[in-house]
Amino acid sequence: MRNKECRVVIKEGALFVADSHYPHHGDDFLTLIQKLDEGVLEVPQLFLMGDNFDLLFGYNDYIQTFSSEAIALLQKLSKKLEIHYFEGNHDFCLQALFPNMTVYSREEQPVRFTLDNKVAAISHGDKYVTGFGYDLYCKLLRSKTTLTLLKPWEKKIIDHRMGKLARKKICRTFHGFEKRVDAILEHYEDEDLVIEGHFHQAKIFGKYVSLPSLACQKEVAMAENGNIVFKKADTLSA
Ligand SMILES: [Mn+2]
Repeated sequence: MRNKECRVVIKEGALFVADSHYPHHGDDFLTLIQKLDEGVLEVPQLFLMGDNFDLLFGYNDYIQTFSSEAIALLQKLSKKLEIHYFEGNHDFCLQALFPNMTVYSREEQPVRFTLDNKVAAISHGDKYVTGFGYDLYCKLLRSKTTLTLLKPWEKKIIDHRMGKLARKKICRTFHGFEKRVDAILEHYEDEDLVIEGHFHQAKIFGKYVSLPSLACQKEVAMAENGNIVFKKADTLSA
């Protein structure tokens, strides 16, 4: 296991993919990782920013059957590419499933990286300004005990949840988003850059980067000349 304490450098050309919500909201995520696997697209580092799966968690075989092709590809890819996986609110408890990636749980986030001598704090985006109820819910849902206890009803619960998620409208403009950003930034006085997914907004406010959602904007982000730039996913090639 790589040392999580030592600050990792974000390399030029690093790719950030957020909020694909696969398999319910398009095949863009699968297409992208296929491109990476085939070498049609080459990147030095991959940051999976959370909620790339619409629902995926560890300690459960049934949930994997919905995304088995993407999971197998990512496992293969992680043996040849440096992958950082920031767990989101839809995909968590994943270290055992992806042993060759560096997986960061919600509790371990944000994680600080270096980008061109700047300190960049990276997280999925649901860490701060969420409230006590959400914190408790996250803790309970992400425990091995809860996931094991739910096992007898897993098929029923998961089928119901997947049905609901498939119909959910996930692409909206967040009105008053700047206010939320201000509240989040109160937790980041010392960092130069804050990179988050989760909100599906594809906007940059000062040092705050709200990554595009691959499902909504069909965009990803890349590190270029010390900055984070957004790009249409289908224009990427080696
Ligand atoms: Mn999210």
